[in-house]
Amino acid sequence: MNKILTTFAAAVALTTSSALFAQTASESVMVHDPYARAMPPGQPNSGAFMTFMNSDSSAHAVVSASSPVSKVVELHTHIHENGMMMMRRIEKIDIPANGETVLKPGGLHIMFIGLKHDLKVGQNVPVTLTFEDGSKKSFEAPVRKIMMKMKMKMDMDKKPMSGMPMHKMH
Ligand SMILES: [Cu+2]
Repeated sequence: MNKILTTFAAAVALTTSSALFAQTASESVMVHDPYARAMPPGQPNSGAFMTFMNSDSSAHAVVSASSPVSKVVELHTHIHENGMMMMRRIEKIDIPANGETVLKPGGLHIMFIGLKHDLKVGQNVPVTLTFEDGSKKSFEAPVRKIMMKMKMKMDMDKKPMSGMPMHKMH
């Protein structure tokens, strides 16, 4: 009896100490370089991109996102289907243990559906993430112009003249 009690006490102590050192997903996952996509006036939707860096030895996941900037916020990815690139809503965005997950144009993103106002360069979009353990992380994503078709080589600092409408170049 005494031995059982001792073993039980030891188990409790172990559980307590590991719980003490366990970090929430929010504490373990860093949000690096978040940004939201500037959209021409009147566009109903936009998206946000960033890199999640997980310093924990367990995997974590973002299960939802919210923002006051749009009516609905969803987690999305892009898939290739019948030669077309389409967006799909996903239930969560996984972040591997001691690894990172990159959200970028043409890939994973946080989707703003039903924008309440235009997203212009210079604004900041508040975003709150909820992780699989219920912990939350809030941050601001600065609005940037993103050229989808031209990658890397474009000088991103070269801004078009202010007041000029943006035309899509295909
Ligand atoms: Cu989307």
